[in-house]
Amino acid sequence: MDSLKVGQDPVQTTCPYCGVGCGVLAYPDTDKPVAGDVAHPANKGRLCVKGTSLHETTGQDGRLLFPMVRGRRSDWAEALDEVAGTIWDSVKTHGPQSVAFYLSGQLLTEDYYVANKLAKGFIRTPNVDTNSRLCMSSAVAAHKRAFGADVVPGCYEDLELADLLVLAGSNAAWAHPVLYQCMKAAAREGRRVVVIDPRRTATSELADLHLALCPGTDTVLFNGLLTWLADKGGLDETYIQAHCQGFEEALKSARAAAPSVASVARQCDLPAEDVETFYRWFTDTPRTVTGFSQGINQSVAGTDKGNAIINCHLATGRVGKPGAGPFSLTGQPNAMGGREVGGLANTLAAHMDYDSPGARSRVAGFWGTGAVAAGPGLKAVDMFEAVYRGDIKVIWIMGTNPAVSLPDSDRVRQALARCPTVIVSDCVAHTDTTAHADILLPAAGWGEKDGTVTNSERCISRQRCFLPLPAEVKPDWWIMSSVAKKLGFAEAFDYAQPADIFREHAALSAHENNGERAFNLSGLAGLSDSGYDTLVPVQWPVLKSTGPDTSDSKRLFADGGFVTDNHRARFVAINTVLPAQKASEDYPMVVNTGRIRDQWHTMTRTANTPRLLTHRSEPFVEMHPDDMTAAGLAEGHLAKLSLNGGHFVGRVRKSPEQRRGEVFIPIHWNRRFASDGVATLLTESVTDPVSGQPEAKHGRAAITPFRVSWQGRLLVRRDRPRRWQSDYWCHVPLNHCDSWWLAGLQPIDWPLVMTDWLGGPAHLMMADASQGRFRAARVVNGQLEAVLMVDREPALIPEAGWLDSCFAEAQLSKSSRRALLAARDVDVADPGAIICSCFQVGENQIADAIAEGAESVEALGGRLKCGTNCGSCIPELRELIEVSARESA
Ligand SMILES: Nc1nc2c(c(=O)[nH]1)N[C@H]1C(S)=C(S)[C@@H](COP(=O)(O)OP(=O)(O)OC[C@H]3O[C@@H](n4cnc5c(=O)[nH]c(N)nc54)[C@H](O)[C@@H]3O)O[C@H]1N2
Ligand SMILES: Nc1nc2c(c(=O)[nH]1)N[C@H]1C(S)=C(S)[C@@H](COP(=O)(O)OP(=O)(O)OC[C@H]3O[C@@H](n4cnc5c(=O)[nH]c(N)nc54)[C@H](O)[C@@H]3O)O[C@H]1N2
Ligand code: SF4
Ligand SMILES: [Mo]
Repeated sequence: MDSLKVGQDPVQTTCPYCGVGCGVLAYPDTDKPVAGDVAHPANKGRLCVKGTSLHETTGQDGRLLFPMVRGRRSDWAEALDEVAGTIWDSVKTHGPQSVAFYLSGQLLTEDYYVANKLAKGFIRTPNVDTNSRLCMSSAVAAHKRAFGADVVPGCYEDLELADLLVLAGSNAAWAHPVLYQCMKAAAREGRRVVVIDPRRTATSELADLHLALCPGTDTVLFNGLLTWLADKGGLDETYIQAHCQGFEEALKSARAAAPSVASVARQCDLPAEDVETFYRWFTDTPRTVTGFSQGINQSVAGTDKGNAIINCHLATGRVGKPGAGPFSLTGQPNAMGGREVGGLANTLAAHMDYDSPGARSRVAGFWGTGAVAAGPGLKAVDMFEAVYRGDIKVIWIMGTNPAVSLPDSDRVRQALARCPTVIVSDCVAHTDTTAHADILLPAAGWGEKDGTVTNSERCISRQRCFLPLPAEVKPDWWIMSSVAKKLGFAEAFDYAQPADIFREHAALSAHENNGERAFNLSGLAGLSDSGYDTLVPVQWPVLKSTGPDTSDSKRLFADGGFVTDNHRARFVAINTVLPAQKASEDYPMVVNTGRIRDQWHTMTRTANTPRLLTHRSEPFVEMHPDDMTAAGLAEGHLAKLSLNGGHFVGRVRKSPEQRRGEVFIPIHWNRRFASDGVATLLTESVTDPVSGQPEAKHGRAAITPFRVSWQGRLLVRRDRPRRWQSDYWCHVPLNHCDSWWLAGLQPIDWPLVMTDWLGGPAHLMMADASQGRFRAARVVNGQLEAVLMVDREPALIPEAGWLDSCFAEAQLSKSSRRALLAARDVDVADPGAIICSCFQVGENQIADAIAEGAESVEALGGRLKCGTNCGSCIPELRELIEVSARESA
């Protein structure tokens, strides 16, 4: 393929962030921005702002570059010996189940395959699980209950073809931005969108109907829909008769739980008219797709929620047809690939479970090992409990940051602190999890590694390497294969390159597969090395007869043929009892947690791109204005949410979009970026009984003002030691300096501490004690060294953009020097808070443009370019236009 030539030609690869799986053109010259790959079916050239910023994340700052053993720099020879020796000792002394692997949907399929094979097949521990447990396991369980296998029956095109698009528990505008753009572009006469989410989100912008239901009540809503379909002649009796089983029981349960629209409206806290409108639209629209994500999966009733949705699609025969089907939106770039290799504790390999007839001996035979582990193993939450208890002595964590992302994460940290040996493979040196590692292994990151990923529509794409491996960094598959060799399994792990692993993985999927496993890559098992190098995106199943280039794998199950014993899909009777953790007198607020537009998970990569911190730079608490008043809080104040011993402190954002009694907080901040920004201290370890997926959308907390006597922003030249002390802090790396939001409970004598905080004497200073205002700047050899700005209200602290640019000046000009304490060049207008991250367009610029007549999103785009790249800021642009219209009215 031309594009694979060396030199300045771009390399076709895949974005390492969300499950949309966009094709990216990347350049070995790291300064050159990436571009969307027009030839990739997932994005046809589009990228969101995270994708567009990828080239800014490939540098070596903050990278883990060398193996580390018990706190000191080591080399591979020693580190591999240590890992293999520890595993060997633990297996001999305590049995194989004393060793655990905790993997990630961000590993490539080839890495994942090796991990699963090594653990289950050779070390013979069943204790292998993945962060997909926190993400997709409810959807997996729902698919298996209904279809007999973990299969998403449809494809992306269906989201556009649908005449009714239902989005349940998905904020696609922020979490799947490129797909969202396609959904939006599909707007047409007669097409409708229903958004089901307790809060109004950026995605609700698309909605003809937004159902802001009481959190956790989705099963009631969809049970009610099944009842309605049965009562109003909405069933596809022929499909049910021919291809399904269990309908009567499911309907009976649905009727008992949700007998009428009035009952549903009451239980879900929705207007009855809205419920009825949704039901009528669903009944009347053959081309209906229900897309669902974490508002469904991350729940104590996650699997039931998924099946309640699928029940309605089976009942109407809307599965796997153009524009019709249930569609699980996957989160991570390789959430699917991990499920395909069998990375979940309750699965074995290649879509075979421990209890699939003959599976254990089939897999053992294929791998050439006497026997595989006796499973299922421990699921994520239980696995870390076993670490805490001391049953697991060695845990190897790869590509995930459980000290932040698991519920009740302080307990997870305690578990890691107690664990005799914690091995962590990561590309980043300092994370909340690497802080607990006894052995740290430097893993290759995006651009340095080669392999495949599978996106939400079962499409396998290549991630290709276009950068050299820095220092002693190695790909994950190499690290694990090397350990396997040290353990004496050289023959089974004799891989020279990822293509060898992929072929084996494809062959296993086809091995003794007579159609009873939908996941089948037989057509790829004989792929040559060059075929692997040039592999174009292909949806599975890939059978011999079709080969990788034709796609009759686009949609499955339209004519039945489910993967159950009798080939019939199963309706599941849903009798869920709703949220286990109720808000209480002590903890009256329901805590909803989720994503923001420009950050990825625990921020280990995206927080190093200043552009991605301009949209939201601090942990925040979105809450209803009436709740703010009741709690004595105002916009911009700091609020403290507490549960048991854990706290979260965030900036209050007034949000009428929020239901009363419920707050929304972001999941991204960790202990390295903020003093108290970890959301998982407010979500308890409560899990879905079927899938084991933790409830992450229904935490609870008490809320109080975090009453500070001062608020500040400190900007310091990069890599200077931290000399300040502050009750609240949040790190915001800028383009040319480091910065922190700071706030303190006790008043401070600024002239006294200033020299210390700035790293030396200030050259400019301004104090107004009556206003609580203080400003100081330090200049060294004509260059800006540090600036401190203190005020009572954060809104009075100027934006840091202009000051940041001053750090880049080799010699501060006289006028810049004079303007330092005002924090902006008085001759240039202040752009205001950044709304469009792609083009760095600020709120003030947008407001000015609106005032000058650019009163539509298109007009703003024409004038300022905002919203014309990824489009994720369009809902906010629209909001600003509306606010301005309201104000002038
Ligand atoms: N920018 C960005 N994009 C990402 C990621 C990221 O970190 N950053 N992560 C990726 C990953 S791994 C994942 S899993 C996906 C997640 O993608 P999404 O699931 O779309 O994102 P979330 O923000 O976690 O949650 C979605 C919505 O569920 C709603 N919700 C809460 N409770 C309920 C409920 O009881 N019922 C219903 N119907 N809705 C409810 C929340 O209010 C929220 O708006 O995003 C992927 N994309
Ligand atoms: N309260 C609450 N908790 C949640 C959620 C929520 O909505 N609310 N969402 C859950 C969901 S859906 C998810 S997916 C998880 C995500 O949570 P995590 O998986 O813990 O988050 P990440 O920050 O993506 O962690 C990935 C780690 O892998 C490293 N890494 C990146 N690439 C590679 C690689 O190629 N090899 C190796 N070895 N390491 C690599 C990164 O530097 C980083 O440290 O959080 C879950 N936790
Ligand atoms: S939508 Fe954005 S984050 Fe997701 S794969 Fe595409 S470019 Fe990457
Ligand atoms: Mo996820």
